Amino acid sequence: MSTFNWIIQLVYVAAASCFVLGLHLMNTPATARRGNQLSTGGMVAAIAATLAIIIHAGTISATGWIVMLAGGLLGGGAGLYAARTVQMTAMPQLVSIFNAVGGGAAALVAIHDYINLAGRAAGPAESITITTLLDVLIGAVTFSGSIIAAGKLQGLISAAPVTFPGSRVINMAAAAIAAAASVYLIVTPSVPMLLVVIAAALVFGVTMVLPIGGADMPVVISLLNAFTGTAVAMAGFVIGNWALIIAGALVGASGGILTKLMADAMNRSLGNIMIGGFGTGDGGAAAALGPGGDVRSIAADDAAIQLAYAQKVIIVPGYGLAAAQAQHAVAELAGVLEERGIEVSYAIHPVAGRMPGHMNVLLAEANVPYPLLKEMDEINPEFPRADVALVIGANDVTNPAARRAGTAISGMPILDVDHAKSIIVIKRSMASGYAGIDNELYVNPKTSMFFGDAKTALTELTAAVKTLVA
Ligand code: TAP
Repeated sequence: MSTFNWIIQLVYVAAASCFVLGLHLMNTPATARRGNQLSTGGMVAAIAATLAIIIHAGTISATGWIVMLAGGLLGGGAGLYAARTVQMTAMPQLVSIFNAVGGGAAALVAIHDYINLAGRAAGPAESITITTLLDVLIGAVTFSGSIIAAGKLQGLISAAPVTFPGSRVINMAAAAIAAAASVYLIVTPSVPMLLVVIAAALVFGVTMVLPIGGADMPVVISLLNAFTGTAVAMAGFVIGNWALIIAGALVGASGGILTKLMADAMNRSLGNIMIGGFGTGDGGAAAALGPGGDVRSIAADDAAIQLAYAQKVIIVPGYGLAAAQAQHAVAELAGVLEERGIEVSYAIHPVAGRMPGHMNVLLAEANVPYPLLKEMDEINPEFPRADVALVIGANDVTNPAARRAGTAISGMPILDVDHAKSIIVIKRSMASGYAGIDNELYVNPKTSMFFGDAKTALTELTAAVKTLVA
């Protein structure tokens, strides 16, 4: 191996190490930013090494350079702009678009490689064909599935499960055609058959995601993210770039683990989610009914008295806090309570909100100190000692119905909010959350409902607390 190749391989080792270490640092919020920076550094090094290989080989034409640089600048610029301007609540669809381009790019690498090889007299070797095929199959499924997922989340396609007569049959037929065409392709290499594989995989991706309900999308996006990583790893095998193999494998493995964690935290099996027909977002038919029993409604002044004279308050944030962008308002209220000597902490449910770590990211934005954020297992034993549990835009993750069999959320671990001495719930109405079921917490005699938009309600509450004598 030449000195140049040695240096390139060393840079790839360093880049891969940065990815692994970066991922490790993302384990805790305190080091996550550094982890992100380290991974970015690794990616810059990998791109620089790849460019060095291209320059060293000297085979690329002037037009090739223009196309490559224009693509890099256009893609990089669009990615940077999207990442910097995206609203936190729109993050899942952005990730979905990134999955689509990642999967699509990986598939294109394999398609290019295959067509090049097929053009040669010897034809492709079997081992290359298998990785190429897997790359094309997974990449194409990820591409079309992720486009549909992003469209659903952005409201361009119905967020509800979309089914039509024969949709399942089309889905299964697409899978069967893709599998049969792949086998045929291994035995008899042919470009037209590759096009059949691509078309079938694209149709499969669309018909796989369409029947899934809008609010199940975060789990599906995580799964598609794992697919993207796998497709990229396959692309690494196809072009013999092991930095790509490692990066793809890391994304594939972490996406797979995240998918499992999310499904477990919702007490749903992945198969159940993929079958679809569940979770069509907030509100819905059951929304207006409200749980049976009396609901006690209070105003800001009453809620302020309960909070101001408490010793321990646990804040329970949920999707509504994110929707109202009330993170700064809640941090301000917590600050005012702490100034009065009240112990304040935040109870973080693993699937509160609409994406993994949603509440952590949101509260970090408002500079809430990390040690105040308590995971479910840590905070649940503390609820009986809390004078007030202040639930802000959280619904399903607090619903005691999860402890009983026969409900949409049965078995889902919840925050034991009902064990607190008193409960204040801030939300706009009696509407249900993601699972579309009534919340028994709202008719608990210890619960007071403070109806309103989270941001407005918290601002009123803070002002009211400030007027009370310490
Ligand atoms: P949800 O159960 O979805 O409830 C959110 C509540 O916020 C709604 O009931 C809504 O009631 C209220 N809300 C909406 N906008 C509001 C606003 N501007 N001001 C005040 N309240 C507002 O939320 P959750 O408790 O966080 O649970 C998350 C759900 O999403 C779980 O069922 C979970 O399984 C599911 N899920 C989560 C993830 C991840 S990874 N986090 C992924 C997939 C699914 P009103 O309309 O009455 O205001």
